[in-house]
Amino acid sequence: MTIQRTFIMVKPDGVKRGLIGEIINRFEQKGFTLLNAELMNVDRQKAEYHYMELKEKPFFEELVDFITSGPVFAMVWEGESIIEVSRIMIGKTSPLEAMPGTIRGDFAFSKAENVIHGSDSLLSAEREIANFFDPLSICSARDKDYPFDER
Ligand code: DAT
Ligand code: MG
Repeated sequence: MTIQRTFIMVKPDGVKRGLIGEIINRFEQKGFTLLNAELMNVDRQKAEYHYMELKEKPFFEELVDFITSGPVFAMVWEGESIIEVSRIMIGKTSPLEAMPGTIRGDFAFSKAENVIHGSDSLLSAEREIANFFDPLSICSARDKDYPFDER
């Protein structure tokens, strides 16, 4: 058993296209637990910190422009091996490689604007969660009243 937390974000294109509910649904159906969620605007500082590992890439400015272009739906989810499993559910970065049945495979048609973000390691999950959420605002899946039923 490796219960992990990860940072999942519906990007501005996904929010505009009305995909928040669809994405929450997939994570709930998989048995994962939502610990916090917020529709928010992202400023450049937050976006640059979020994508710090890509700072030297030629598309970095375009990426920051995109993430700050409209509201995102930021979430913290918890579950068994969720970092690896959520990356599989999300699918490959490029729409040409993302398999049908994955979120990007079913909904994304652009590499730059690909609907959803998910952390790729424990270390980035911790950094990304702390960038978007106050630690005290995150629910605990081990609270006796939450989640509401055993899944
Ligand atoms: P992922 O989101 O699958 O973890 P990543 O961390 O390599 O992919 O890149 C972060 C985001 O940057 C990605 O979701 C979309 C954008 N991006 C990546 N490669 C790109 C490229 N070659 N051209 C334009 N945008 C790109
Ligand atoms: Mg990434």
